Amino acid sequence: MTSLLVIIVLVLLAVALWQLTKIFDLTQVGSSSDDSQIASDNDNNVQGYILFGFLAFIYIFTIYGLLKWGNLALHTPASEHGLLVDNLMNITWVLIFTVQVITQGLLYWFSFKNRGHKDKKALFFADSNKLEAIWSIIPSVVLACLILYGLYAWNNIMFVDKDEDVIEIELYAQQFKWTARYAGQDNVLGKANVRLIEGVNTLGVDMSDPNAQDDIVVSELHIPKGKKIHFKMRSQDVLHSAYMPHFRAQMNCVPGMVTEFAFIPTYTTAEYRELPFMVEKVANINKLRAEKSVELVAKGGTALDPYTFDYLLLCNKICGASHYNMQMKVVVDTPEDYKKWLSEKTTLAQDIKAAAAAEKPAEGAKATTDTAAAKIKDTVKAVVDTVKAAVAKVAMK
Ligand SMILES: [Cu+2]
Repeated sequence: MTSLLVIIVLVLLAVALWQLTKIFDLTQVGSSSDDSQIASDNDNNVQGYILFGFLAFIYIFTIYGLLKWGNLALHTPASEHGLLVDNLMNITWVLIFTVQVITQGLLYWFSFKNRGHKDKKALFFADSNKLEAIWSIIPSVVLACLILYGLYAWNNIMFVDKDEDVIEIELYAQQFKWTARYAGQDNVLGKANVRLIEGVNTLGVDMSDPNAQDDIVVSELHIPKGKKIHFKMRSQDVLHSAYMPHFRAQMNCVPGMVTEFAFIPTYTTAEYRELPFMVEKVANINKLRAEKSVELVAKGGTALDPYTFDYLLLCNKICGASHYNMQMKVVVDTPEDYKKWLSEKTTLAQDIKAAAAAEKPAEGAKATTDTAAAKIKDTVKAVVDTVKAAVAKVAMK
């Protein structure tokens, strides 16, 4: 309590001192001719040129960044709708850049042109209807066109016709991994609920549903080139986001609801690896890895493996500590390879049966151990009883 009082007193003292200095300052007004705080024409000129220097810095850095790191951006899209997304993105970039150059140029030019000057007086200017109309109508029209084009693209991408021939796949998100479920022969995913999660049925598939009988659960996603894949996303715990950058696809995975996305892959993994830009990119990565390996080996570590490209399904919502590592390999096969791969997989129903069968002998083994333990216990008890009886007999004698 005392220390609190001391602190309050100190704070009040500081405030009082501050007020005193202010009063002192006020008493000095008019008594001195110090105008060092008032900008001179020279100051205004310097500020004007610094302003232009800053504008130059922004543009030089932007152009340098584009030249130096521009090649790190995503290249050729690997899905049919990807071209539409990239187109929309590029148009938006061109528009933003053009408008930015014009408006920033005007802003900096007028600031420089009308910089402070001893003989200049600011003009009072309330408003101009003409100017207001120009800068309201032009952006509205441009934005409306952009939004309309965006909506057209969105509808094109998101629309899946009921009668369309698609492959149904479920993507199941949980901290911190992805699991895929194929709909099987009937191409209908069985119902699922988190309450039904048990043993190998990690996705909570309702095994009483006839549609679930041929469902296949895998940890690596294979999809065929040229076929429309209809993904249905679920999440077990928190918000995740299924992100497949090479296919220009992203959709949130929300606990308690099913979200969806569909696309047609246009390059198999093998074809995408052969694209010139990818060959160059991989060679560059491996060059860096080789250099790093030399360093590591010199320090007694192990060399890095060479990198090969693979499509990835990533999580794009920060969902916890290992979010950065939540990913699944995606392989785009030729339709024949895809069929072959899928035919080699066992269904979830078979997996559950196999797990149950594997559990039974284990239970039997446990029973045998229990019997043996009981037998030993009985023998020990009998020996103890005999010894006790003998001791009692001797004592009686
Ligand atoms: Cu996640």
